[in-house]
Amino acid sequence: MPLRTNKRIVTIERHILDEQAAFPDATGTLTAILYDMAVAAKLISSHTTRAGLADIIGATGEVNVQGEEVQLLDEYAHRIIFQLNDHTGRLCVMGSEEEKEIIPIPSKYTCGKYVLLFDPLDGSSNIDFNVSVGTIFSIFRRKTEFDGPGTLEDVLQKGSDIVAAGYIVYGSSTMMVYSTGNGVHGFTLDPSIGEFLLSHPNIRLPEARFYSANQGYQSRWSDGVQRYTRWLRGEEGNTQSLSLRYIGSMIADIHRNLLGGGVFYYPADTKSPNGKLRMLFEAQPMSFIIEQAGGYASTGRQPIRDIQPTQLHQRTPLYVGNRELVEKAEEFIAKYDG
Ligand code: AHM
Ligand code: MG
Repeated sequence: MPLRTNKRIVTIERHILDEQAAFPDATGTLTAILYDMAVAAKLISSHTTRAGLADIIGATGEVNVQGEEVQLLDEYAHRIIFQLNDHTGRLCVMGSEEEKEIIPIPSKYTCGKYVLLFDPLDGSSNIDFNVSVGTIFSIFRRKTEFDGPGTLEDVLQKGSDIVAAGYIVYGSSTMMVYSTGNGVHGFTLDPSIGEFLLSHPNIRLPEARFYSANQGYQSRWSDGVQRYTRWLRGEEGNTQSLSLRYIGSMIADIHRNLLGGGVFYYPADTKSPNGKLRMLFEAQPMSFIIEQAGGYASTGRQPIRDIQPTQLHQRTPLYVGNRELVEKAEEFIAKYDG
């Protein structure tokens, strides 16, 4: 019997190519980087689903016989992304949350015009508990003159300079979500054929349902942030309340809020006066995606996208999600925190 389907199947490769058509001057380089990230995602995904097995296999000696080493998943993810991108001639420099310094392109390869920043495995402290983790990435054009190696200046760019960003969430299924500044599109990995298929075209933030923050730290928060949290719960003059959801894996928390509506925040507190999350590897790319889906991202005082980073691993407070909720946070902070 012939297979019948009314639904057009769009692979991520096809989608990325179609997106490129919107830019007549495009050379295909950005397209190729995005496609390589999809390949990295598949490799990392196949490992994350085997997390926990490594020890068992290792204990049998099987791994040693095959010459493989049991590796921490975040190191594995870092290495995969680096290896897929070091020799392509598309990048001039990389940066990873796992590496203290910028990552140069090995001198035997040519340098290109783009910069790739990534958090190989966000939320990795959750791996032991079988909770969703993810990979985050952003792509910039280099700032320094074309040719030689890229520098720190190429890496320290504002969120508003992002050319493309995305994330992969390794959850009950693996999803890749990306934007080249032309909306946000989500793909689900079909493990039986090893392809990412378009499952969530043109994602827009729906009406807010959730708020997500680690309320265990509430006593360390400023008056404004505490009042804002009460407002989200239907106090402080608010007539409505939101549901609390906090996974502790930013990528999974923001992904849920992107599809379900809401706000995620990781404020500054007395212990971490600049918050916990990294501006370049976490805040900028996730803010880009959320803003492309109609939301807004702020430090609590100004848009994330306007901040000029000065350090590779600089941290920032982050409020991200439905615009009216993030603006409300800014309002509380301005009013009560001076
Ligand atoms: P990581 O990059 O070391 O994984 O840390 C970032 C993670 C985020 O995914 C998450 O939102 C946050 O740390 C959770 O922190 P906390 O346990 O303080 O709530
Ligand atoms: Mg992280």
